[in-house]
This record gives sequence, structure tokens and C-alpha cells, in this order.
Amino acid sequence: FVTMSWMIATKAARGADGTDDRPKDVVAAAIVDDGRVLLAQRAHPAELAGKWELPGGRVESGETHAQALSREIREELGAEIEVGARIGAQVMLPNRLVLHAYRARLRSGTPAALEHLDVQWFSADELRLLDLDDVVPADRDWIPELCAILDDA
Ligand code: 9L3
Ligand code: MG
Repeated sequence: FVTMSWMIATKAARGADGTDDRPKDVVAAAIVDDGRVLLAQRAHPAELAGKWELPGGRVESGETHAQALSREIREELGAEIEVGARIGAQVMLPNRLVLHAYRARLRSGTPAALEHLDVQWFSADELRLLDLDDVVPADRDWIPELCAILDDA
């Protein structure tokens, strides 16, 4: 029965063309250090280029969120992080992607824009002054909570 259920569940998750249409998780890190949070300026796709985001990326099969986030930050910023508590609500993205954010602290390395246009540390006051048009739409709702975290820090 368990095998049958699994087969049905697996089959239901495949489209007619065999593509996988199950939701995929994307994870993003709010790296906080010295009262500031690190935002990264996206290089692509065109509609998001130049906008600030919490850095991160897709969770690959077999990875926990924390593993995926550590890997993404290593790849994108060349830094090692310790992943902490979840922040904010999950955000539904187009293409059945679900975005999750976590607090993080730097363990080693200096974050660099290896895949982004730029990286910058923002204080709560600087976040409040940020034009929301310059923030990736999916990340906009997290700004007030990020300000609160920095106010407490
Ligand atoms: N995304 C949105 N906000 C974020 C992150 C890390 C990602 N803070 C969206 C952009 C892409 C998708 O998730 O549509 C996958 O992210 P990536 O692998 O292009 O970074
Ligand atoms: Mg990414």
C-alpha cells in the first residue's frame, strides 16, 4: 500500500510531458553582523537585475534548507554561514517556487559579489530609506521584520 501510494503520489506530481510540477523550495539568508543585514543586488534575470535581495537559491534534492543555504552562500558570496531561525512568512513565487528566509551569522570569509552586481550591509535606518522598487518583489514584505531584527540587535 505504501508503495502504491508513493507511485500514485509520484505519478500525480508529473505533468503529461513528464516534467516535475511539485513545488520547489528556494531559501534566502538574512546575514546579520554588527547591527546590519547583507543584501545582494541581482544580476539576472533582466526584470530583477539591479534589485536587492536576501541572497540564496534553490534547494536541491536531498538537501535540508540549512545545507542548501550554506551551499548557496558559499557559491554566491564565498563566505561560510551558520543558519539560524526562520524569519517572515513564506512567499509563493511564479513557477511553483516557494521562498523561505532564515537568519544567519557569518562564520568565516568576507561576503563578495561573486554572482551578484554588488553586496552591501544595510542598517535598519538604511533599510527604511530603501526604495521598494529597488527590492526584489518577493523580498519586499520581509523589510519591516528585518528592521525589527536590526533594532533589537
Ligand atoms: N528569489 C527571490 N528572492 C530571493 C531569492 C534568493 C530568490 N531572495 C527568486 C528568484 C528566482 C528564484 O527565486 O526566481 C531562484 O533564485 P536564484 O536561484 O535565481 O537565486
Ligand atoms: Mg541565488
